[in-house]
Amino acid sequence: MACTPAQEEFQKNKVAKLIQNSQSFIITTHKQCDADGLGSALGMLYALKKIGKSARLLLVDDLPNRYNFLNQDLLVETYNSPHTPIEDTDVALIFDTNAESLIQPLYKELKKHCKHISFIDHHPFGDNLPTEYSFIKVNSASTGELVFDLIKSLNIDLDKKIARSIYSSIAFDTQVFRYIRGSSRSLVICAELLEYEKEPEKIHSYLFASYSKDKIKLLSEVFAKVEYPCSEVVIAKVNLKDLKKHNLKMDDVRDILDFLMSINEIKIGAFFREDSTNEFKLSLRSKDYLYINHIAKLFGGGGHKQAAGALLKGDYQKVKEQVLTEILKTLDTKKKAC
Ligand SMILES: [Mn+2]
Repeated sequence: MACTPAQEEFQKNKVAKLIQNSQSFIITTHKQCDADGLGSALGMLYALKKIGKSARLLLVDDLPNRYNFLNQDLLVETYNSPHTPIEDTDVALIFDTNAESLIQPLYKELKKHCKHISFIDHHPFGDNLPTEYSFIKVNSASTGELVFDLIKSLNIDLDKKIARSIYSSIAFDTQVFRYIRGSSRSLVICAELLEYEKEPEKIHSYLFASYSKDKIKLLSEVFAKVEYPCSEVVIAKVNLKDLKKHNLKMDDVRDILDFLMSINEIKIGAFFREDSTNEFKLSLRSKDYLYINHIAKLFGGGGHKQAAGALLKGDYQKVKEQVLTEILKTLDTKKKAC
């Protein structure tokens, strides 16, 4: 589901009012955070502190190293159940997801201790908004843009730290403006943010060009085994044990599929990350007006129209065949429609 523009505006004002009238906040984002979720959360944290609210930022797992540049004030805490005490709080603000499962086990505690839970996000949701105070704009290219709008509604002045956080969100999800979802909004917002952020190139490089030699070794191994079941489809796989061998983390494989999608003829790509024996995180991507989120949904996952994912269990050859069947169906349907 998605809201109409009028509903989005209504929800934005409702969330802004809730923030205005509340004093204490817990801020978080999805598991294995990315720069959109983290930058959104940090941008809001700095903004709330600026107007005298009390707020803490809790991640459900460790902060990937490449985002340390955003955490120079060491405001990011990792939630470590049951050793991290959660106090009674007015509002939980959850960024860049509306799936409870991606915030567990923290979500259970937030439900117990927070008066209100607010999802601020740009992913599709179910039949209804997940909570009364949710602000979700599915057409937004990043969650950072929604945080920018909320901060404006709250009349909080931008500054260097807020700007760096939100700029990182937008630069990450748009891959430095490659994917702006048909709107100039990301660029217009960033033009304003760059009044305060004077080193955008440094951010681009932290986000997209901070590889280790070990990562290049892993990439060469993964690329050597890439499969092309037909000229428009690419499939790749990595095992967690390969990551360990090269001293890498899960965050290091996040962009492998993006590389493969830059092959000219490729229209749909699938990437399997084997997390344990017969358990996989599937990532799907598509381009040129082909959508793959229905495939992710079919396997119990979700996401955006052209970037989605799911968790799969079973023998690799079998799950791969199942996913490939759906990919080929999708390509076929599109060809018939043309
Ligand atoms: Mn995002």
